[in-house]
Amino acid sequence: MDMLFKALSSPLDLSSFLSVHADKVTPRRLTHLKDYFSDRQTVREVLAKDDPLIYEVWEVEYAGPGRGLSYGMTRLFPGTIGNEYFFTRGHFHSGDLGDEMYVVNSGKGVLLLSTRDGYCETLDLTAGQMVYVPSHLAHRTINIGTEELLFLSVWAPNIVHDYDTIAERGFPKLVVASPNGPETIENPVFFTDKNNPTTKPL
Ligand code: PAN
Ligand code: ZN
Repeated sequence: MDMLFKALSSPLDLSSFLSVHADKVTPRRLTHLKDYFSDRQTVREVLAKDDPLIYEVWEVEYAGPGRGLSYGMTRLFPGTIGNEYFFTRGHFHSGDLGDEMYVVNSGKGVLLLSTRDGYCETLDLTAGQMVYVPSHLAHRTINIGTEELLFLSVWAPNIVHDYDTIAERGFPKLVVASPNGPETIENPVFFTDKNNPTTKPL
C-alpha cells in the first residue's frame, strides 16, 4: 500500500523524518539564491570559490485521493552572505486553501511575513514553536543561530507556490547580523511598484 494511504507517526524529535519519510530532497545552494541576497559582490566572491548549501527541503507530496496534505522538513543551515543570514527564498501561496502550519524542531530563527501591499512582520522561531501562516502572507525563514534550523511545514497540495513576486521585489525587511546581534532593517531596494522600473532593485 502506498505510504500516503497509511497513518503517519513520528516521535516528537522530527529529525527522524529526514531519513524515514521524505520521498524527495531538494537542495538549495547559493547559485539558486544568488539574486535574493542583497550583497551581490559577496555573492560573486563566494561563488568564485564555492557553492555553499543554504538549505534542503525533505518533502512528501500528497498523491492520494481527495484533498490530503503535503508536508516537508526544511534544514536551513547557519551562515551569512555579507551581513544577511542564510534564508529560504520565500513565497506567497495562491489558490484554494493556502494556509500552512510550521512547527520548529530545533535551532533559532525568524519567520519574515509580508502582505502583497508591503505590510511586514517577524516572528521568533525556537524549538517547539508552532506558527499558523495564513494564506495572504508571504513567508521566508531566516536562520539567525549557529546551529541548523529544522522545521516541519504542512500545506494543502493544491496550493500554488508563487516565487516570482518575491524574486522580483524581495521582502520589505531584511534580517541582518550586527555587532548587537540580529537586527531587522528596512530593505533599501524593496520594490513595490511594478509599473515603475526605476524602483526595481539592483
Ligand atoms: C516550506 C518551504 C521551504 C523552502 O516548505 O517551501 O521551507 O522555502 P522556499 O519554498 O521558499 O524555497 C513552505 O513554506 N511550503 O509551502
Ligand atoms: Zn509556504
